Amino acid sequence: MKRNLLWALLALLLLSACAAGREPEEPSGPPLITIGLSQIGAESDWRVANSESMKEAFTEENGYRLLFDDARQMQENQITAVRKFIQQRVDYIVLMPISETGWEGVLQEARNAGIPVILADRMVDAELEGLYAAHIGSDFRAEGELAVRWMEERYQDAEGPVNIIHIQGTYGSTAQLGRTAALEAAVERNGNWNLLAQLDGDFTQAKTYEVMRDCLDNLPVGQGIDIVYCENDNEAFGAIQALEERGYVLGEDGVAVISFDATRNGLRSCMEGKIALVVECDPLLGPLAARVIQGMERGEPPEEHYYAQERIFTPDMLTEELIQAREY
Ligand code: GYE
Repeated sequence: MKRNLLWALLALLLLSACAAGREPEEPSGPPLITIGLSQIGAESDWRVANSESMKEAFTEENGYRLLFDDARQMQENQITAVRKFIQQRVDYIVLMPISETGWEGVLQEARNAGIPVILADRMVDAELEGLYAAHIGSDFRAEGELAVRWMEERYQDAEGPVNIIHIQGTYGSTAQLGRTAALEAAVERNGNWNLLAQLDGDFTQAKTYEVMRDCLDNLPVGQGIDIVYCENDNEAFGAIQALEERGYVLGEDGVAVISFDATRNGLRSCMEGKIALVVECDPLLGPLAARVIQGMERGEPPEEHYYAQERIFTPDMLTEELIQAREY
């Protein structure tokens, strides 16, 4: 009897000693998956919607701890952020690379640390295959092809030259490279297409307004413009502002502004007839990123690329209800 009591006391002592040394238990469920996410910045409506979508997908309720870094448009800030995520031993890195080059070193470091990198939105150099687990985003060359096919149809009977101003996105970004390549190839094959100017709009309204204003002020007197090919909605807003200030007529009988993204504001501008064509580019990549990561958690190897299905919009296709129903 005495012996039993002694044993019971000893067991009790041991138990309380163990409990004292242990971290308080998580209330329930498996541990959170830590995501280090490096976002480019907030240069456009598209980008803002993209960040929101990521933040909504990677919540604690959904089982994640999200470390979100905004690089304010600088690649070096993105590289620093990724290095920090590696030091913090996150479970996954989600990277929106501002441009395609310059990633080899830091992606190697992530690989050496055994941390999978999911590229979202844009891509890195083709030779870096193997240094990232998957890429989710859009096929920007295909988007550009949608735009130039529409242009080829609209101007197929044009008698004189088709004069084009091209506003490019951030140089060296996949979105710029793909959308530019489609236009340049179309200029090559359409003998009467005439590129008046190629300008750097950096995907922002402010920069585009400036470069467009200077360009218009330096055109020869009487120079006609048929198309302004902008590589995103915000560039289109800047270009429209500059064109309208200088009295250009937009739409059916005037300058055809072309745009990419199809954000609500872009579509509204299209419905009003200021943008002639908008090519959709889906920023809502959060749920897909989470699905890819969930698959990897179950041990399923991801595909190398996941591309969104996208379409075009022209003014006749748009209604206020449709615009309101859009998620971005
Ligand atoms: O079109 C633009 C943004 O990479 C798809 O970047 C993205 C582009 C998008 O700033 O609005």
